[in-house]
Amino acid sequence: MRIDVIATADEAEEQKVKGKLAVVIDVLRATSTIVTALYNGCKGVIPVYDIERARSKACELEPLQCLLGGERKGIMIEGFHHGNSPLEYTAESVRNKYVILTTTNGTKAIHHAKTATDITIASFLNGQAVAKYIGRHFCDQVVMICAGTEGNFSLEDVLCAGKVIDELINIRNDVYLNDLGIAAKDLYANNKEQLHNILSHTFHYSRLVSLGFDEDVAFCMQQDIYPIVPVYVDEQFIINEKSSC
Ligand code: 3SL
Ligand code: MG
Repeated sequence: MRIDVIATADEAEEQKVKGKLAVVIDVLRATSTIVTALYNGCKGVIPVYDIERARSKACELEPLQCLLGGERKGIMIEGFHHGNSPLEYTAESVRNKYVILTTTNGTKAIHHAKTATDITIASFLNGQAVAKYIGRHFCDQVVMICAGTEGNFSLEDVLCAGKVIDELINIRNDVYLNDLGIAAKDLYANNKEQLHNILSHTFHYSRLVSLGFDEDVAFCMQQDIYPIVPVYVDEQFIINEKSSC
């Protein structure tokens, strides 16, 4: 199995993604929010690249059945129901509803993944489940697309790619990595018990804390609290029932 880790959404060009399994990672906070909404019973998360498209998608759905969520510059978008805090996507709020989500980097990375054969979503919250899913169902080409932050490399996303790889090599002995994959695996292996320590001075982590989102950051650093794997079907993420344990 060949795994290539890509540092930013912008670098996920079609020829690096087409025909592969894409694992999209935006730990802070989009992919943590997506898995939380799904775990809490939402019917599906519809990722949308821009705000206007999100609003028009909402008009196509029954109003009581959908929530608009997302952010720009970390802040909730005017007229939306929720921002991009996973803590907002409680069972009471999302059960039996669709969530239409647009975020600065996370949904952009998903957009770049669209030529992949299959797309899934990883975060620290569900990394082990994603590794098991890849290990059992895919044996060929995998690309991990780290969203990054506004075109720049973001350490938390690469660390999470390292987590999925670390879990995967416990299951399979045929994993071949690109250089960033090797760096991600070692970075995670050396820091898995102290994610906060290594991330506390990083750009986006610090920015979220300065905006008052420290509870979100703490929440997103939890590992393997959700045994679910989102899969992209008919333009939305749903839980892959076969992968849930
Ligand atoms: O860029 C994104 O997709 C967001 O996850 C960024 S934020 O954490 O909501 O600011
Ligand atoms: Mg991010």
